[in-house]
Amino acid sequence: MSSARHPSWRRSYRERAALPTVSPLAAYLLRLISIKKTNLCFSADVTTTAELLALAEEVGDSICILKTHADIVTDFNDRTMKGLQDIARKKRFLVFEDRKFADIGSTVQKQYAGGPQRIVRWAEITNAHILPGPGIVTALKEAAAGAIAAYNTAVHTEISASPTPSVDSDEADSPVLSDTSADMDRLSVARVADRKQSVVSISTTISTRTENISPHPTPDIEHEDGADTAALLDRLGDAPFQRSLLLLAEMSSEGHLLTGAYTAQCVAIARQHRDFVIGFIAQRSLNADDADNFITMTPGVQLPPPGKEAKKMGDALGQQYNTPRKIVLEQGCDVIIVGRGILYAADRKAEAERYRREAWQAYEERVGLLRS
Ligand code: S5P
Repeated sequence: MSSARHPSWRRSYRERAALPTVSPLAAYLLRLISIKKTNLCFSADVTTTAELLALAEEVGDSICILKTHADIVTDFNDRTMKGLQDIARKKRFLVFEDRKFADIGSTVQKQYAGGPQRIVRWAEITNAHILPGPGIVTALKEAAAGAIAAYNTAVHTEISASPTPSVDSDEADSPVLSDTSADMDRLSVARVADRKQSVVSISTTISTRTENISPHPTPDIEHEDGADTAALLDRLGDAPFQRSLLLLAEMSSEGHLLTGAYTAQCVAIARQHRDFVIGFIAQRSLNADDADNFITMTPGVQLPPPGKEAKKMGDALGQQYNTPRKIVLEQGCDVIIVGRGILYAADRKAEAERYRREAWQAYEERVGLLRS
């Protein structure tokens, strides 16, 4: 079947979320996209935690995914992970660490779950090259399963500060601190210990999680145009604690080698792991079999400056750009990934909205909700 005519081109995100082969995290993402009306992923390629978190706040309402390169953030630490998670939960987007794994299974497991970044703990999505062979997918899936199991039986430590008459009023108002991991618990202990003169009672509770046990089903919420997005997102709730992988099937850079048989092999491997591989980094939809419902995420996207619409765009280092319209409408891609197009704008929030609108309109046209 020609990929240009694959049914996924005409199906809405919401319809695709309900198909039988969709994984719980893909279903959540597709429903989030549908409710928030955004198929924009922002690539936050910045070098400090402060910039990263400020950007997440600034553009969070306009995106479905925030993409990171943790290894360029010079002060990446627990605060970065926790900050990102908090903003993602508040603004409702997923986090995608663009790690591009490409080593043998045993090594990628350590890179994914260990090291200073412990990616599996805070990024719902990551990506990999298939250069080492299919074992890379199995290895990452196994590491993800380990992290999910650990999360679902996590040890919670609750620290509650008991206010006393001698404590300053802002201290007396301190909330119960409860975090989701042992490291963050240690941070909380430190924060409590820092308070002068406060009397704290520390009670330790070890429990098995009862909320958010994964995979918890995402509700399919009917929504009309003009519905209250915030209320719908509240009903959608938090993302299930699941992990997913994108395979790099094509790249945006000039002269890349991810072509022909290599790309086809990527698709074949993805089909063997539909529960974990939710899609591809590619420049066009690769859905071809009836059961295919892969999500295509596409970098190398920019809007041309006014008057330069016909000019080929790129940077001085081989990056090549297409417009959101070309990528979504003509190439059948599902999520546009935009970095510098938004990052270098004077008003990043407004620019993110402009990209969101462009990509959303192209999607509506593609699935027949809008006339071209
Ligand atoms: O083929 C690719 C794959 C990726 S993930 N081409 C890319 O540019 N990327 C990433 O997308 C790249 O690492 C960068 O983080 C982002 C594109 O950034 P921009 O500033 O060029 O939009």
